[in-house]
Amino acid sequence: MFNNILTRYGLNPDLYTIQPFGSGLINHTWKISKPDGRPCYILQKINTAVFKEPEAIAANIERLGSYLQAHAPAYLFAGALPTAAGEYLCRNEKNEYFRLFPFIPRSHSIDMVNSPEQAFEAARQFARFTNLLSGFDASLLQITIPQFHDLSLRYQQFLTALAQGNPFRIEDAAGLITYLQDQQHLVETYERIKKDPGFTLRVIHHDTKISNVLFDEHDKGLCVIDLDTVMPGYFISDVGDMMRTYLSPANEEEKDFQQISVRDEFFSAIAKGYLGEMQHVLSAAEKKHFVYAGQFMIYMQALRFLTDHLNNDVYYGARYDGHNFIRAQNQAVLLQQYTAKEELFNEIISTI
Ligand code: ADP
Ligand code: GN1
Ligand code: MG
Repeated sequence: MFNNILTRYGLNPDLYTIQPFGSGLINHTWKISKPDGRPCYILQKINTAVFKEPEAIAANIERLGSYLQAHAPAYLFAGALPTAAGEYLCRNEKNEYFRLFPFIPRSHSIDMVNSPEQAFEAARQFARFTNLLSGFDASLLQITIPQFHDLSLRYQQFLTALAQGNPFRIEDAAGLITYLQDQQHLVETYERIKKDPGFTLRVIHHDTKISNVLFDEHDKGLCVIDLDTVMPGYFISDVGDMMRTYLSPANEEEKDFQQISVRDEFFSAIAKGYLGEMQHVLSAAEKKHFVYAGQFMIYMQALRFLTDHLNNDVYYGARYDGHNFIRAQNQAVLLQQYTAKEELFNEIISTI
């Protein structure tokens, strides 16, 4: 399957071993290593049901790469490699799109955040990325997924699923549906943000889970990766998704909701890591919404998982019956626990 692709990059497939890699829900990723185990490349197949214009991703990555090369040449930018014909995307006869990245030497990623230091390093890297690109005109980026983090749209899609989705699943999910409807004020806050001149559309990563940060051998952050969703957006997307995915020791897959908790020292670490880079870039209006960021993203993910469950798992897929319902309930528990700490978290922010 991969021989033709590797050949297009001028590589001899006989000299490498290829293994599936990573834990993403959307694209497929493989690690390409030398027979002695040394990793050399990362190969990825783009999910074109989600990313309908792979060329837009390639164009964005190229553009950001050139800007950083000119303005921050020391930054380790994880851009794709060109094929022998000079293209940053490689389409095969089945109309599947692939791209190849150099494996950043001596780097590794992690799947769970186990220490506040890791949360700090990751937050610093995502903030550094946006900060280094604060002089870049974000409107030059193509939109790879329209309205990706538009909470109003996600709420609308949830309402549509309630009207047109699987009636048995709608009935079973009544309790969760009511809880999520009761949190609609979070959508109203987002609507106000969209109209607020104090909020700037910045270069935002939009998928800040910990596996999208590369660390060095001393566990210091090196750079961010997985740049497909880099688009103009609000900082609350990146900060919020870190809170969603770093604060609890149990992740969105956890079925035993007792394992979910919100760790205060990890919140402080995210805030210190992010604001250390972005303190002087963010406006007062933006900083005032630092804690809201967590609610915004946890709520959006609960809505997205439940919407998909009601639509019979067409987007995320399901490894067992009710998988997305469990994920949605998990996120709702996280949202409750996070919201209970809103005041404490605002106090922490005021001391940074
Ligand atoms: P996905 O999350 O969609 O599977 P990623 O681009 O995040 O895809 O890649 C999956 C994993 O592959 C990452 O978590 C990281 O461990 C590794 N990886 C990706 N790109 C690189 C790179 N350029 N250098 C080293 N490791 C990488
Ligand atoms: C998807 O591909 P992956 O696993 O990094 C999704 C994110 C969700 C996440 C939930 C393009 O990300 O928005 O937060 O699953 N990406 C897309 O695990 O929908
Ligand atoms: Mg990833």
